[in-house]
Amino acid sequence: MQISIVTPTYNEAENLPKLVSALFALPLDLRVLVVDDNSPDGTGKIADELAKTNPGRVFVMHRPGKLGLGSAYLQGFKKVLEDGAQAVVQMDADFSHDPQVLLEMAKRIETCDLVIGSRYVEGGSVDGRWPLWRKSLSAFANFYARTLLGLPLRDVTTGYRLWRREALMQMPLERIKSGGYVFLVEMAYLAHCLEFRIVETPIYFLDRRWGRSKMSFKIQAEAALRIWQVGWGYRDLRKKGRAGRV
Ligand SMILES: Nc1nc2c(ncn2[C@@H]2O[C@H](COP(=O)(O)OP(=O)(O)OP(=O)(O)O)[C@@H](O)[C@H]2O)c(=O)[nH]1
Ligand SMILES: [Mg+2]
Repeated sequence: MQISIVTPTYNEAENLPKLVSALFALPLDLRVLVVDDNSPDGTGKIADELAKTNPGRVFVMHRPGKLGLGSAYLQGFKKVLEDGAQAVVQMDADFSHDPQVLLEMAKRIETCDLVIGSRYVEGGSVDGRWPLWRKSLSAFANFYARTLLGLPLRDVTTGYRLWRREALMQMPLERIKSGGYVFLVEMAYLAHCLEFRIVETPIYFLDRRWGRSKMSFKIQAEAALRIWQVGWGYRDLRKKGRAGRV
């Protein structure tokens, strides 16, 4: 199975080369698409060098400025699907998502449509160095979103996911409007409405090694509101179920 990894980057110069080597050390047929938003630290240039040294395996999409995670993924999905990816991975470039887990995810995607790397199933966890407030925030955000939307998943905000090609092709991706964290919830909700088979596999979420976290109360408050809009916006698909697939 040809698996394409879409990894959005914003200031990941230290991480990206290490990530690419770790990925290519895996016994999987992988390609990597880096979607860089003109990172001030030169990640885009490093990505170009990686593309040159790994022809046909590393690809780069340059965008003019910081346009957000959601649109980076949507543009990336479009490109890898056009290029024939059979399965598509969403993954952070900062090593919060352990490349090794892809082996298990690749095995599981053979019998479902979406594999979610979950911090909140048995065997999963978040970085022990996360302060209590951040742990609680993440746990609460998940509880809030999954309860409000009736999502039968434990981790709805995780950014480590593997999609089967057909599932992505059959989702009305043009309807997705959220950015940031809610983008991840929105995609999971859309997949659930359309009755795709979703499984969660445990991950240990490691905090970023380099760079600064941007988590803030403002981000969280906006997200909490936006969840209601997601539920309301897809009420037609919730009713239609599989019939809502495109
Ligand atoms: N292209 C692009 N990538 C982004 C943008 N924002 C974040 N990213 C990347 O998306 C991934 C996840 O973002 P992070 O900043 O690590 O988010 P996080 O893990 O919730 O927060 P941290 O604590 O900062 O690690 C990383 O690979 C980032 O470099 C953006 O606006 N555009
Ligand atoms: Mg991170």
